[in-house]
Amino acid sequence: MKDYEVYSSLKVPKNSKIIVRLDGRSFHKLAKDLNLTKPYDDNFYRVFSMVCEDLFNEFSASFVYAFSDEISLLLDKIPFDGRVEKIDSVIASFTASSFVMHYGGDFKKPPAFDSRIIPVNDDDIFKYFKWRQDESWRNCVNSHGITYLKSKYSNDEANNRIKGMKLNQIHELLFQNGINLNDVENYKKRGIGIYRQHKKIVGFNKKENKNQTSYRSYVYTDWQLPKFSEKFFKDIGVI
Ligand SMILES: Nc1nc2c(ncn2[C@@H]2O[C@H](COP(=O)(O)OP(=O)(O)OP(=O)(O)O)[C@@H](O)[C@H]2O)c(=O)[nH]1
Ligand SMILES: [Mg+2]
Repeated sequence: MKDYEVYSSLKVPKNSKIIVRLDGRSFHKLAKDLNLTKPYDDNFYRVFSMVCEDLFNEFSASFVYAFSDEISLLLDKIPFDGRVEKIDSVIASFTASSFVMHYGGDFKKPPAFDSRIIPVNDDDIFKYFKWRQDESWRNCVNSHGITYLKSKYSNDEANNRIKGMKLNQIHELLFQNGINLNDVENYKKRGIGIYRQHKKIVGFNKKENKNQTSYRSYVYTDWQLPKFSEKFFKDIGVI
C-alpha cells in the first residue's frame, strides 16, 4: 500500500531557499464570526504577530512577513528533508493551532490555513516580498475604501462602486472625506516583519582589564517596516 502514496517523494529543489505562504481559509467569514473591527482589528494583528513569532522560532526562518490573513515564511534551512507534503501540512496545521492558542476566542468553526511553497534564489527574495508588500498597500486602500462606502451605501451599492474605481481614486475619495491614509498606522500599510537583530553589548573583561564588545541576536517584530528595498534584505542579513 505504501506505493499508493504517490506524492510522498515530491521534494523541493536541492540547494534552493523556499518561501512558504500561508493564507487563512475563508477569513472573511471568520472575521464576521469573531466580530473583528473593520477594516483592521488591532487584536487580530497582535495575535497574528505571535503566530509569526512561533513560526519563526519553530522552523528557524530567516524572515517572516504578514499582512491581512497571509504569512510568508522564508526558510534557508529546509525542514523534513524537503518533502513537499510534509512541509505544507505541518506548517499549515502548526499555524492554525498557534492562531487558536493565542486567540483563545469562541470560534464557530476550526480555523484553517492553506499553504504553498515557492522555491527562490537570492535575486527573487526582494522581488517576492515587494510583490506582497504592494498587495498589502492595495489591501489597505481597498479595505478602507469599502468600509467607508458601506457606511454610506447598501452593501451591494458599495461593492459595485468600488469595483469601478482605481486605487488612486479610492485614495482621493477617502481624502475628500477626511480619511488620510498617510496617517494610518504603518503596519496597516506595509505589514509586519519578523527577523533577527543584533544587539551590541559592551562588557568589562576583568582578565584583560578592558572593555569588550560582543553581539547578541534576538527575534525582532518590526511594526514600522520601511518600503522594501534590496538594501533592507541585505541589512537584516537575509541576502
Ligand atoms: N474585519 C477584519 N477582517 C479582516 C482583517 N484581516 C483580514 N480580514 C478578512 O480576511 C480576508 C482575507 O482575504 P482573502 O484571503 O482574500 O479571503 P478569505 O475569505 O480568507 O478566502 P480564502 O483565502 O480564499 O479562503 C479579508 O477579506 C477580510 O475579510 C481585519 O483586521 N479585520
Ligand atoms: Mg484567506
